[in-house]
Amino acid sequence: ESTRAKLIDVLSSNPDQYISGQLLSEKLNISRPAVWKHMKELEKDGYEVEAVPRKGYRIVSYPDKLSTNTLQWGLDTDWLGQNVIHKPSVSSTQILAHQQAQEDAPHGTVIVADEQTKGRGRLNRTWHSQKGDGIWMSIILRPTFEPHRSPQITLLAATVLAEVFKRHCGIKPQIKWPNDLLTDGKKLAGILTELQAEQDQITYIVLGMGINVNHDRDVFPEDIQNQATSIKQETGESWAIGALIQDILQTFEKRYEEFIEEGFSKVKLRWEAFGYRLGEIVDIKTHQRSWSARILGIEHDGALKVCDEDGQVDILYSAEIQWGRGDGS
Ligand code: BTX
Repeated sequence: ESTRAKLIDVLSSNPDQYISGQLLSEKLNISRPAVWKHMKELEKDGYEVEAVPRKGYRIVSYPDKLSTNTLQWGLDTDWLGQNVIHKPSVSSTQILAHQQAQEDAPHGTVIVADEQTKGRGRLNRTWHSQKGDGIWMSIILRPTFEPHRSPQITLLAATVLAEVFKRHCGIKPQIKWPNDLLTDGKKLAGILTELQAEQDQITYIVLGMGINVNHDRDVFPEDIQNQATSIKQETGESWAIGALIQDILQTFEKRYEEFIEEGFSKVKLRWEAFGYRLGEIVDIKTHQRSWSARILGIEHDGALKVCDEDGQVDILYSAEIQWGRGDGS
């Protein structure tokens, strides 16, 4: 840990108290002029530091800029995000997360980037990840449940995002099975779950979340302008990305623990409260056939349950669904 990181650590552990230069110099094993020099450096980076004679130093506010420190400051979790890697720019946080996981990064490691140059969606599609405008984040999980349950993590993540968008930003998103969050039929966020498994055991899961936060409409490439939206476009205001990430991590940790202890049933209920086009008729295509059916909800394991006009019920694990309203894939 660098001196600077230690300094921020000591100052942020007691946000309301002044810490004396003497104490800091002892704790960090540097001279008092060196402490003062580090404070000046912090201010250059956008930290607001208050220095009161005979009392000491206190951080008054953190920069808006994301960093490992700002993401962890005040983060109220037990394991999720206790290890955070933040990068200004990466090809894809998924790729970095896979590398980290293979180098034994712990359960709950979080990778965040300001920008992705090769953000990816499902089936090798591209995920547009504009610098500084969104949340481009991957979480490493090391669950002990069986590999076939891993798609449930996608649905769990979708319900967590829906819950946070609603509580934190006051919008009511809908979840398009299995992995997209929409408002007014436009895509606000996408989830990509990737699994590394051996026989009947999960080695790790990389859970990717892409969330459009402060995008103005013309920031999106033209071909997705009509199908993409952002929290800013839906609410008319900009949002602090760090605080939103922290809310997501805190909520995800709670819901994940519930899921591990109690199973999928609560996730199913939450999911159905946000389900897109639930009860409506859509066109469906699988390898075997194409037909129209009504969406009934999801099964106890997360599969999509539909019913055709003859009353025939089908349980779908993967299918192409024509959702209509121009939202494409
Ligand atoms: P998806 O395959 O369901 O959606 C991809 C499709 O969505 C694209 O083909 C395009 O039409 C549209 N699209 C692309 N970018 C955006 C955007 N910013 N907003 C709305 N629509 C868009 C969904 O895949 C899963 C995406 C996961 C992204 C995260 S970001 C962090 C992590 N790293 C990474 O590379 N991927 C994940």
